[in-house]
Parts: sequence; C-alpha cells; structure tokens
Amino acid sequence: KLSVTTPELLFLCSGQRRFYGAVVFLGLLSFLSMAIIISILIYCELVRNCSEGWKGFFCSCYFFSTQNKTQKESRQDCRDRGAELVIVNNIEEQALFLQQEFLTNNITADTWIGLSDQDNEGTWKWADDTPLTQGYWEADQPDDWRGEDCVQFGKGKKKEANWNDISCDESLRWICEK
Ligand SMILES: [Ca+2]
Ligand SMILES: [Ca+2]
Ligand SMILES: [Ca+2]
Repeated sequence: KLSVTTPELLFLCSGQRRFYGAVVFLGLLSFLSMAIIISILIYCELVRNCSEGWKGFFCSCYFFSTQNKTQKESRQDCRDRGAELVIVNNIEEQALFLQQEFLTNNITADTWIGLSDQDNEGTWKWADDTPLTQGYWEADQPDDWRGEDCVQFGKGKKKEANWNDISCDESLRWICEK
C-alpha cells in the first residue's frame, strides 16, 4: 500500500523532474562553454603566427626575456618588438588552462607584467590603457610600500596569486605579448 497520496506523489515526481532538468541544463551549459573555448583555441592555433623565439597561447604570442631591465626599459623593448608588456586577461593566461599552467609556469625569476598605477595612485591600468578588472595579487598586496607603482609576477609564489607592486626602477625580467 502506498504511504503517499496520488497528488503528493505527482508533486514529488515533478520536483524530481525539475531537479533532473536543472542538471541536464547545467551539463549542457558547461559542455557548450567548453566547446566555445576549444573552438577559439583551434581558431587561434590556425591564425596565430608567432615568430621564432615567441611562445603561442590562444590568439597571442609571448616573448620571455632572459635579461633584466627597469619597467620603462622593458616596456620600450616590447614596443620595439611591435608588442606590449603582457596583459593578463584571465586565470587561464595567468596560471591554469586544462590543468596546464601557462604564464607563471614559464617564468624563472621575478618578471614585469604590463600593469601600473603610476598615473594615478591606486588606479591600476594595463599597458594598453585599459583598466584592471581582475587581479591575481599576493596576500597583502598591493601595498604601495615606499611608493611602488609597477607590478611583477613573484617567482615561486602561489601561481593564482603572485602579483606584487614594486618600484618601477627595479631591474627584472619581462614578458611581451602581441
Ligand atoms: Ca593577454
Ligand atoms: Ca602605487
Ligand atoms: Ca608591494
């Protein structure tokens, strides 16, 4: 003998249907976003044309310096190569893509990225003048210690949280992106 009445059973079943509906919808959504990412990846692989000595990732090419320079000199070096100091657009570029670490896995020393608050203290801008929307700062950074206005990847720090503001006059490696 059933312990629930027919209307109760119908209600329970419709609740279960909604639950499975939501699961299927979310599954489709994540499948779709993965499919979009993979399509972009394939498209980029086809159109990207990195010169000798540059590494490719999605639609960009990256140059990793082996010398050290100040932030201003590094930025100029990138411009001379027809590029800009690297702009970190998302967590995939920063650290994680399908469990393969990208930028932060390719550095062997403290390294400039194209971000600074030189023009207006506390207002972070990228090398192409776009404002910072998402940062991957180390704990307690940025701290503007003695007026720090440029930003580095810290070698050996947590890969998803390794930015530190540092004096623009320090001499570091750098990454160009184009
Ligand atoms: Ca970028
Ligand atoms: Ca500052
Ligand atoms: Ca700092």
